[in-house]
Order: sequence, then C-alpha cells, then structure tokens
Amino acid sequence: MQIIHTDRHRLRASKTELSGGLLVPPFECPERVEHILAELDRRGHTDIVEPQDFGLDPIRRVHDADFVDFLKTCWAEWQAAGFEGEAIASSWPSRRMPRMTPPRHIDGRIGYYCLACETSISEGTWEAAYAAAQVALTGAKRIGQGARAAFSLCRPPGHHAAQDMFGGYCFLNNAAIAAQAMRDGGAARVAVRDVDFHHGNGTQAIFYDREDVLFLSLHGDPMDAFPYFLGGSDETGAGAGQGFTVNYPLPPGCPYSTWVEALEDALGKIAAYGADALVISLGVDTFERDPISFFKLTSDDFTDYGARLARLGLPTLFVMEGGYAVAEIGVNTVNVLDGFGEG
Ligand code: SP5
Ligand code: ZN
Repeated sequence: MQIIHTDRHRLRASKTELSGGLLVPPFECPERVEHILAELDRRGHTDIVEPQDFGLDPIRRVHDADFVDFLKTCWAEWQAAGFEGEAIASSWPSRRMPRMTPPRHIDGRIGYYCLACETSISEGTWEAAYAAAQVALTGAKRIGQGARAAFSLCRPPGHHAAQDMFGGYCFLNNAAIAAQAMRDGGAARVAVRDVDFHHGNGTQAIFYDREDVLFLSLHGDPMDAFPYFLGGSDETGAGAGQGFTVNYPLPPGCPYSTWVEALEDALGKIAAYGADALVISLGVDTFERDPISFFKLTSDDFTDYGARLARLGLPTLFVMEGGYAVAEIGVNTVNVLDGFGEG
C-alpha cells in the first residue's frame, strides 16, 4: 500500500494544551508519527512518498477563504499584538451573542474561529496543516488513478475542523479535502467512514446538506465525550443531505463486540449507498490504553476491523486522525492497514 508522508508535520510542535485547568505538553505531538513510521518500517512498508503540492484551491473547496487567511496569519498577528504565550482563544460568540462577524483584534478573531481552546496555535502550525492537506490530496489522487488503497499519514489531524472552525487538535479537514477532491476528480459518490474515538464534527458539518458524500461516524457518546456538542444519532443530515449523515454514539467502556456491531451496520449502509470510493478517518484513540478516550479495543481488534473494511471492495484512502501517548499507536495503525491488506 502506498504511504504519503512529509517531515513538515514536525512544524506543528506547540508547547501548550489546556487540559484539566493546566497548560500541559500537547497529546497531539510529533512523536506520534515517529511511532507509526517505525512500525511501518518494521513491517516492511517501504513504499513511502512525499506529497505533491496542489496549492490552496482544493483547500478552499472545503474551507472559507477568510478562515484560511486567519490560519495563515494568526501566529504573526498574535505576536504583533504583544502576547507572550501561544495563541489560545478565550472568548467565543456563544449563545445570546449573535454578532456573527470576525472581530478586528486577533484575540477576538481567534475566538470567532475556535471550537475548543485546548488547541494552541504556534509557529509553524499553518505550514504543517497545509502540508497535511497536501498529503491527503496526494492520497486522493492515487485513488483517482486506480489504486486499491493508500495511506495519507496526515498530521496535524483534521476531522474536528469545519468550514470556518479549528480545534480538537485540527486546523484543516484533511479527510473532507480528500473526499471533495475525489468528487471533483470524477467520483459520483464518496463515503467517509470516521473510526476515530471522537465524533468527526467538522466532516459532518461540511457535508451535512449534501447527498454526494455519505458521512458515518462511530464515537464516544457526546453526552460523555469531546466534542460534546455534536454527534447524536438524531443528526441525520439536512435538505438534500437528509439521510446521508449517520452517527453511532457509544457509551463509556464499550467493548469491541458492541463497536464492531455498529461498524457492520455502517458497512451495510455504505454498500447500499453505492459509493465509488471510501475515505477512512483513521483514529486509533479507540485503543484500551489511550489516555484521553474510553473505548476498549485491543491491538488485535484493529487487524480484525481492517479486514472488515476491505470486504467492501472499494478503493479506500486511509487518512490519519487521532491516537495518543502510547507506543501502540504505531502497532494499531499498521494493524488496520495490514488487516485491510492489498485488497
Ligand atoms: C483528532 C482528535 O482525536 N482530537 C481529540 C481532541 C480532544 N480534545 C479534548 C481532550 C480532552 C482531554 N482531557 C484530558 C483527560 C486526561 N486524562
Ligand atoms: Zn480522536
């Protein structure tokens, strides 16, 4: 399976995450990719290429132009404002504050575009996010050229980022950008299957009113888990997109038997939909020892569900999302790819 990767992910190396009232070293750190690369190497995956540069146009197919401009200039503006720390939002357009225009001051603008303030913006964040989107686009191109499968080793992740929102460690929605590129490249219908522990709120928002991209997410119940304010089973799409969003919120402690039942239900829906291509938002934070999640998957379970995904027989692009702080993120990621096999 071809793997797309660039060292430029290392430019995303912020020093702070707001967690439990403390500023801690971020869970979403460059070492995550080192674990995955080491395991790929150990298991004989040597077909690793650099991304091509497709520019900003395919990013702007998914994200608003003003949001992209904000991400590009946020760090410079934050420094110019004289702040000493990393860029962290502290004010939002919340309920009862319906003035929906981006303020001039960067302290207000960052709040306007932010969905969760655990995620700091720092030197190099934009450059790394841009590179990750190119990694996803290069994978989408491979699939368009007829490859059975490809793995876009994106970092930072993307599935929490919406048209005009960043947070949850995400800035540009790599999976959505790839799915849109597949559509623009001629695929009539694309399915995005999100298996990260967290609900893919950004991907859902981007495609919510569309019938040409089916979105399905299997995640911790938002009553108990981040991102808290989206991901219920009653969210099924809007307008022409009615019926093309499917959520499977699952409870704390959920074992693999329950998880895989939901997965099989989703696979049935993808088959019935008649997708030309499949994008997997691949987060491995469903692992039993993930530090910020509450599912109970073992390393062998990742191999098992990789094989189940392959049975759909669809051209499949894997896009890396979450999975934290344990060396097993390498093993678990490569288990999915090897479970999937060469198709
Ligand atoms: C891509 C992805 O997986 N994003 C996840 C973002 C989660 N952000 C909030 C995490 C809250 C963590 N709470 C720390 C509990 C430590 N025991
Ligand atoms: Zn996650």
